[in-house]
Parts: sequence; structure tokens; C-alpha cells
Amino acid sequence: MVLNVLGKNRLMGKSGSKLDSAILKDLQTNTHFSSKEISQWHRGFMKDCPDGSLHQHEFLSIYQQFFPFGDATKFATFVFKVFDDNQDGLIEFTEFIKALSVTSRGTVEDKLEWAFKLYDLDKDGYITEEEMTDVVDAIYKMVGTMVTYPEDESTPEKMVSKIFKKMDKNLTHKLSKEEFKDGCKLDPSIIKALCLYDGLV
Ligand SMILES: [Ca+2]
Ligand SMILES: [Ca+2]
Ligand SMILES: [Ca+2]
Repeated sequence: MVLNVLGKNRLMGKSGSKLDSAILKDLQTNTHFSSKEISQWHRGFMKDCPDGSLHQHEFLSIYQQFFPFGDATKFATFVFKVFDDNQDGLIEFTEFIKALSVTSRGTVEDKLEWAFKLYDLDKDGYITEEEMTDVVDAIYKMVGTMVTYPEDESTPEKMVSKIFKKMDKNLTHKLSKEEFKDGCKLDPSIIKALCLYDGLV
């Protein structure tokens, strides 16, 4: 939803550089989009990002438009890192469309894989309480005054300790991918708390 703003704000004009046919073929195979949809997204992407890459400050400003009452900087920075698959500090079109495919049309399993990457900040295969607190803190800062939380979720620390009580089955103070996915599937309120529902990407 947030990223739908890309390319949609401007009139369709010259199509810019065309998408390479080998890349288009790869994206047709590896995303949930049709070739027509991919081409449309590509046109919009190239219009907003004429050099072929989405820069971090542009990504942040898109998020900020959607959360005018909070500060989306921290959350958008985390999301940017998941999109930037090759870690070169830029989101190329292929990275953009692949991430968008998962977050908008992926299966529950795909979405949870993606969410795990978002929360596992140091990419060691586990989500620690510190990592989850950091991301939840980013969410709280982003939504700002738009949401009122109950007392036992009133700070990121309280929220995370509540979630860990449910998810950390073997009491290691960190979540394996299985614990994370199983916990999310069993308790929709966790999905909501962790902002894994459609809309934030
Ligand atoms: Ca990249
Ligand atoms: Ca980790
Ligand atoms: Ca554990």
C-alpha cells in the first residue's frame, strides 16, 4: 500500500529505458506479477527513479507521507535493508518488484519469511528480544499518536516481553525461524502487533 505511491503520482509520459527481456522473463518466473504489470511498475519506477535505483532518502520520504503524525525514519530504514537484497545501499528495480511481490501477493509462508528477515537485524538466524524491541520501537515511533495501546503493550519492551512469552517456546530468549513462524500462525494478534499485515510496505 505504501509503495503503491511510486510512479502513480505522475502522468504517464515517455517510457524511459526499457526493461531487458531476460530480466523481464526472470521476474515473470520469480514474482506473482504478469509481464504487463511488471512493465507498468517498471515505467513508474523509472519515472520516479531515473537512475534506476531507489535511494534511501526517497524511500524514507514515501513512508513519511503515510505516517505524518509519527517518525517513520527508523522503520523505513529497517524495511529498506530487507528490500536491498545485495546490500549495496540502493534498491534496484528487480529488488523492488521481488519484495513487493512477496509483501503484496505472497503466501502466508512467504510473508513470514520476509518478516523474519526484517526482525533478524544481524541476520544470524535468530530474533533476539533486543532486535524485536528495536523494530517494535520503530513501529511505535512511526504510528505516533495514531494508535493507543493497552497498558501491557504501552512500551516496546512490554509488547516484546508479552510476545516472547507466547513465542519463545524453549526459553532461549531468542526466536528461531520456526518459533517465529509458528507463533505468528497461531496468534493473529502477534501479526497485527508486529505490523505484518498488508499496508505497511
Ligand atoms: Ca541493492
Ligand atoms: Ca539476530
Ligand atoms: Ca527460542
